[in-house]
Amino acid sequence: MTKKDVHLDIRGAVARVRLTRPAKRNALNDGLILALRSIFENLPDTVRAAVLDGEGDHFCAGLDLSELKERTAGEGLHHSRMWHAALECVQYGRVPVIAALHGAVVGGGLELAGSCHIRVADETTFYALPEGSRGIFVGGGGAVRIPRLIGVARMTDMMLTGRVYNAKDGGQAGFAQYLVPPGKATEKALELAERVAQNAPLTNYALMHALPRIADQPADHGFLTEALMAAIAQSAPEAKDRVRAFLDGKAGTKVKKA
Ligand code: 1HE
Repeated sequence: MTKKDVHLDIRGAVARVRLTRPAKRNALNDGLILALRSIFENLPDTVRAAVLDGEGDHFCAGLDLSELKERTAGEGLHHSRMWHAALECVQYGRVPVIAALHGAVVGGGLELAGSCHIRVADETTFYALPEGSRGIFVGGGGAVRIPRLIGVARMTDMMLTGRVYNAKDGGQAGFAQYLVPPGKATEKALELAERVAQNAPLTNYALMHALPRIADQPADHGFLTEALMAAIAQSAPEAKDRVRAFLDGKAGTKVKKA
């Protein structure tokens, strides 16, 4: 499926969602945000993992600033809530999403990447929150998600001083889990997606929907949620089959040294 500025390609169990607005550095206008929401809300049942990447030299330049000019406070509030709803469909959708990053991952582009479950960055990647210098604030969920990746102190510094993290330092700070050579992020993300797609669906569900909520709960509540999720996951026939395969010494199910 191709909507204007975004392209969906499904191969087997993996969907590839590509931002295709390179002339504007994949800046996210309202149409593009709504299209992303629709894609992630409507992925077919056959899809078990997704990759999100961007065409051109940059993953995403953030909010389309040309749409910001005349917004009133009320309109700004609803606009931010629209982003929240769309990025919730990425984070709390049906399948894990792996972001493949390169070039600029800035502003709303970083908020979008932050709503994904794994981030793979190539060495051209850089991270910034130019909102601080533009006299605005994050509005796409960044105030909630970014401190969970890099901490409040680093985010505050980025927004107060305009600090830009390169791929290596950004990875160490917590933005990405994988660093790969230039041009290799999508390939690596697709490889990871194939692996993720083979997990039991309830395990992926628990990691996407239960783990981040458990992390936000007081320990006492978290232990109970964990126990409930564990009980549900292990009662699935697929879990029984996988445990039996290990106990039967079937090849390929043993953990190997890294
Ligand atoms: C844009 C945007 C945009 C590029 N909105 N049009 N985001 C920012 O503040 C980042 C602004 N962008 C940049 O800093 C640079 O464009 C990049 C570092 C990403 C890329 O630089 P470069 O040299 O490759 O491209 P360029 O020449 O700056 O831009 C190419 C075109 O894309 C140009 O348009 P043209 O018609 O003159 O060719 C730019 O105007 C256009 N363009 N970025 C609109 N962001 C939910 S709240 C989130 C709040 C935010 O995200 S604020 C941060 C916004």
